[in-house]
Amino acid sequence: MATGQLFSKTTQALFYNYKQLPIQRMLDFDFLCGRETPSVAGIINPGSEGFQKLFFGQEEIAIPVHSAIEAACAAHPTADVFINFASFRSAAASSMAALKQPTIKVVAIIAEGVPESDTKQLIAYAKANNKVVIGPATVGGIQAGAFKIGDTAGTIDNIIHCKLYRPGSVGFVSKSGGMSNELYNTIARVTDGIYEGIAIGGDVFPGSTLSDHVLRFNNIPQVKMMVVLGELGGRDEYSLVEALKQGKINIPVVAWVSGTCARLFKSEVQFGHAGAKSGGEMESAQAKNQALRDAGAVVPTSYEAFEGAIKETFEKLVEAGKITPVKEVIPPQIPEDLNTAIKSGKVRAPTHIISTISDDRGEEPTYAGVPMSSIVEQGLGVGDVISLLWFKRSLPRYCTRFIEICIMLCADHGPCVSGAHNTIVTARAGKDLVSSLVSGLLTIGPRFGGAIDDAARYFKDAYDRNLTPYEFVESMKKKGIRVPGIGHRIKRGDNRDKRVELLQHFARANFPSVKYMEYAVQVETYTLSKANNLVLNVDGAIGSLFLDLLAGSGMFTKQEIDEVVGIGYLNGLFVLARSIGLIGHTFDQKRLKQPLYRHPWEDVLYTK
Ligand code: Q5B
Repeated sequence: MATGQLFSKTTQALFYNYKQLPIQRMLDFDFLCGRETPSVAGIINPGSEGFQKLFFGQEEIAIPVHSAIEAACAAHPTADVFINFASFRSAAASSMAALKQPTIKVVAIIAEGVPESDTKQLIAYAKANNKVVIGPATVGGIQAGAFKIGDTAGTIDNIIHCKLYRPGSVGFVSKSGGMSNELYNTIARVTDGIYEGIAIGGDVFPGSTLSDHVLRFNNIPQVKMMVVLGELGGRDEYSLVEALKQGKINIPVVAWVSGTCARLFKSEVQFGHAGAKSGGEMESAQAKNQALRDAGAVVPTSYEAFEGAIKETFEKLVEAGKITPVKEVIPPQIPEDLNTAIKSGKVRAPTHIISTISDDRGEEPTYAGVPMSSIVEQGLGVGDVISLLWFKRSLPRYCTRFIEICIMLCADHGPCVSGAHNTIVTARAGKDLVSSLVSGLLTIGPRFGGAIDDAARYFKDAYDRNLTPYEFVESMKKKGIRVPGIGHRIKRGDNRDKRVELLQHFARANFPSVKYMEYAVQVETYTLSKANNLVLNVDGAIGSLFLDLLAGSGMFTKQEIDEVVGIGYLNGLFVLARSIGLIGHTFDQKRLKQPLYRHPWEDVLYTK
């Protein structure tokens, strides 16, 4: 084990396994201490590379992410601490890989449950190569005002409270990470604070022992006294006893071994840590406390008296002129994270998006406030989902059935229509599903499939203004506008569109009123008198019938109807429906392994 300082204000670490919170806590600690460089030089996240954005004070910094330990060490040769947040399954292998890197001197292993045989191999390798292992099963350690491992010392508030942002005179070593937080507090209360604190971890075989660190602290001139918190189980404290007896430690040690209550139990008790069990008498807290006392450590009579003993020892050193208590400094304020501040109600921030149709924050997503499970349990269909997500209300069943019929009837109209043609050509050019689909969808517009909204607008306007079909059609002609919803490429007066007939039949049987549709039929009668192809087409049928749905269902105010027609909801029905067919055409072409499409020359008029 190395003999003195492990860390300094310029120490940098490599952090294994990306964990946002402990890394951010390390960087916040750096800022608090006035470090110029972040203590995390790089992150190793097996399988991924790039950069991870984190805060260093108020600034955001990009910390490099490496996929392998070797690459990270090569990229950051001055980073000599390896903080291992791997799971217990992979902690040993990654720790050994890190120890084998010449640049790494200290490895901290956070995972609990690392197999003891693996830890023993790590310890042997570290010893043979003069490296330090802290842990496993540890929170890590801290050099006050300089460097902190992971979550050591908890929140920033606690770190400030324990004055860990600047060095004091006390070296502290403990088995327990949780109790080390408690002692950081105690020591800050009754001394000038911690110089360095290490939690060695609660395993039976810790990578480094209490005495390893006490002997190391003894060589650090800034450490004027030491506080040791052991626990029952194991014999680690006896190495410390030996060191004290042999005069290897020449500064005061205040120690306590916790677990004196174990005697109150009739049988052997396993406390929190793997190593903390009341074995034989020698391993009891009482025996270890007595041995430490006999060897010259200051050992109180109870844990309650521990604080008093630390205080008394510190004050004696001050009186003797061996400690000049450090001058207090005011640490900078860490900017609070926006999310934390919002949660605590301290600040408010404007949102950037407003949404009213669905919510995925609760136990299950809702559509217009209706939970998905209720939609399924009630046996509702896609028409009801459209009703909730587009119109933000539950429409009566005949309305949602009408929507579903529209979707079914417009799903496809053969391979020769504009949309299908484009999709087929795109699929045959080797493009993917989405590209093939959107290339077909992009043809939907005023001439093909996208005339529903305009049909609704013009029919509504004409009907509401009491225009006769003649006045309406002729006024459109004067303006040079083709009547939307009228006319078809293949349908004729003597070859009506079956889809139109089906929609009309359903509406006549189910709608309270079909006044707009009847008006459209009268318009058709007039246009058919002009030309046989000027039938009411599927867009015109849906547009006029949706006006009847809006007006007759009693579910929409006049203003809402104007909004639906004004915004133009209804082409959405054709877009949604035809997507089904266009997806089908894409699959069809792929399935048939059709080659690249090239239009035949003979079918093009080449002219000047
Ligand atoms: N004329 C649909 O035209 C089409 C007139 C008109 C007054 C009209 C045309 C039109 C309005 C838009 C519309 C939706 C371009 C159609 C659909 C989905 C589909 C498709 C499928 C599917 C067809 C011949 C003469 C000319 C014109 C006059 C034509 N339309 N006058 N109002 N609306 N309609 N689109 O056959 O005097 O000779 O100059 O724009 O509602 O897209 O299956 O194919 O499911 O996929 O090319 O059903 O009607 O006729 O352009 O040769 O015109 O009629 O002014 O008069 P055509 P043209 P003149 S449903």
